[in-house]
Amino acid sequence: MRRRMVSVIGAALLLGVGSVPAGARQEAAPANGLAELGLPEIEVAITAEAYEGIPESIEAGRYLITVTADESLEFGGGISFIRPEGVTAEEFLGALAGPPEGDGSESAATPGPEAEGTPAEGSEGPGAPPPFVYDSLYAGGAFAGGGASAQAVVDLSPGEWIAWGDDPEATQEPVVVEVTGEMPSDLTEPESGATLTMSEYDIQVTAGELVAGEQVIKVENVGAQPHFLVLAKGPDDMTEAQVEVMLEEEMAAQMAGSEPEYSDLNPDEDFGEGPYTPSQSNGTATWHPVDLEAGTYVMACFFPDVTDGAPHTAKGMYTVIEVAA
Ligand SMILES: [Cu+2]
Repeated sequence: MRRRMVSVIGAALLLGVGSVPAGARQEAAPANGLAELGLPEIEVAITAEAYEGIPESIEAGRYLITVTADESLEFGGGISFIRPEGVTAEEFLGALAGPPEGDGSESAATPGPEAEGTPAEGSEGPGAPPPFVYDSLYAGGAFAGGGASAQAVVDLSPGEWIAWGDDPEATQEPVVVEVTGEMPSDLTEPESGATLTMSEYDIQVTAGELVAGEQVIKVENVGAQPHFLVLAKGPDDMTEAQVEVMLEEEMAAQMAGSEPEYSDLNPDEDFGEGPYTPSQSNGTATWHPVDLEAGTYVMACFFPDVTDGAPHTAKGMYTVIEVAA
């Protein structure tokens, strides 16, 4: 996992999802049955600066998204869809742009003046992001490692959407996509081997099971807030107590503006490959082909909480799970 996995702390980030662990990447989109569903497709090439291949206007529907991240992208690249509510796409994009570069606020231990909201009493967080962050609709997306491809099935309903990197630190220019017409009533549910259900503050496998090798996972959010999913492979004997210590050490360092000192698990050394699925709102589902190794994984969400902006991991949103051989 990359350092600063809880970089939302102290940074004037709206969404704070910028710290996807480096190990949490899929190397390639495995073969799967998604292409045979006959869904409309969007293929996106991701470079350091831009997305290529996103139409300006599409019909509402269930899409198979394929992203390919340029090999120059050390930490990979992805695309995630937001339909702003209460603000225009332009205002949302302005907010996403955040503070100007080089003003030091990115590494500040305390929120700069750009950070809106007020920290809740006794809270560890940097202050709650503005309400539109939670009112807007997050449909999910796909994320690929550098030089690799990944796929996701995502529902895009009518409206004005923003396609972006699911990360305020993403360097790609977001794109506005107009989605027209009506959502088809006869959507096909892709077959999946496991359903991962996110809520406050929990992630569980609620149907099927995670197994080694290629399978399609369904990711759904039944909670009130948006959530995303990092799946990272740790040591075989990893426990949730160990993960808690690691996250607390990471958070303490972030608050102090210092480098973390890990007493046990080290996110830079002890974690390997795993997929990342971008932010989703209540009521949404996405499907992702994954290719997991057998072992012990942590599933986690770092979305900033509505009450205080602290990452959801600080509220206990992580689960250690076995992937069967
Ligand atoms: Cu969450």
